Amino acid sequence: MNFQNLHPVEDYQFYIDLAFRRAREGGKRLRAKKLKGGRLEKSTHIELMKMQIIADTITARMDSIGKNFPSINQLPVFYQDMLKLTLDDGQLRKSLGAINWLRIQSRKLFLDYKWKLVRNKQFSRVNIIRGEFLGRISSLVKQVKKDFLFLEAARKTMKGYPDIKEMPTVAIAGFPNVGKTTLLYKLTGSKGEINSYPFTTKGVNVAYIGKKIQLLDTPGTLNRLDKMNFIEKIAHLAIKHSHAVVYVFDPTEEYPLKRQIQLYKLTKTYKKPLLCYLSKIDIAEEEIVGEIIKKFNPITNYHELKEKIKEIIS
Ligand SMILES: Nc1nc2c(ncn2[C@@H]2O[C@H](COP(=O)(O)OP(=O)(O)O)[C@@H](O)[C@H]2O)c(=O)[nH]1
Ligand SMILES: [Mg+2]
Repeated sequence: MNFQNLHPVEDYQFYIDLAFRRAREGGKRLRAKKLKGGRLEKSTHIELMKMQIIADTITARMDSIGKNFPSINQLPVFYQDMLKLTLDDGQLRKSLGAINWLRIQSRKLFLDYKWKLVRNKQFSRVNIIRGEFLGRISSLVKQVKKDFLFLEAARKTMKGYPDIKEMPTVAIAGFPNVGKTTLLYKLTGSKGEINSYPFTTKGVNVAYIGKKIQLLDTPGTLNRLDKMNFIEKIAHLAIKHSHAVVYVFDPTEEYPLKRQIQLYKLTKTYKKPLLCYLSKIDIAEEEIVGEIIKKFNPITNYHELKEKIKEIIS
């Protein structure tokens, strides 16, 4: 799934302005033509067209917002969880519902006023009826003002979601700077094939071993669920929805070994097949390398790790 291309949702005034502007332009074009009939007929014809343009514009725009957003129930579970964790998914449903309501109401209102105009016999009433229509359609659009704002905020959040496919997936976990991204490069080869999704200053990287295994490089540490920041929530979900996890130990102790062990234990609670990898043995002190090897028997060679991953996944 890719949420990078969701179109922006504008504020309510934008849609009113757009629809009214198009109607004015349409009205001008019509007036430039030689219309048949008396002034009541001409005026009715023009105002009817303008109302239709307004209703069509609103309807089409609301339709495209509705189609632009994915339908929540049909999303892969990973993204449904992601919505729940990163925004108010109930409100998302409500706001999408409100947009659909506006689409339907605009059409209904137009039909009502079309009928009013067609039955009208007084020239002086044409502008009154038109004015009423403009007021009422503006107020309909304004009624979903908050929904436009919510949807735009939601879109911005969703834009940051990584593009994760439904396939066997392995998450790489560990503290920042322990060597997760470096390992991802090593396991998957070409640097160019890695897709990076910047959130704040950090990112989730997605890469593939061949066509069958997806690897997620999950940045950030993991706090308690209720204290997680956005990026940690993504990391949490990435691990939750993975089929296996590689935990990276860093013997240079950018983070004290004690904390690395705590995080390792936390990672274990996901109850996924868990492989340990020891990075940076080329620059670490032998003593601490020995200690980690003794306690956790980690894999130190990425070729070997790749084979183990393939074994677990197959
Ligand atoms: N010498 C050495 N440096 C490494 C190794 N793995 C990672 N690094 C370095 O450690 C730093 C952090 O690595 P990175 O992969 O970005 O860590 P991440 O934050 O866990 O993704 C980078 O400067 C890497 O070049 C390793 O095996 N040996
Ligand atoms: Mg990284």
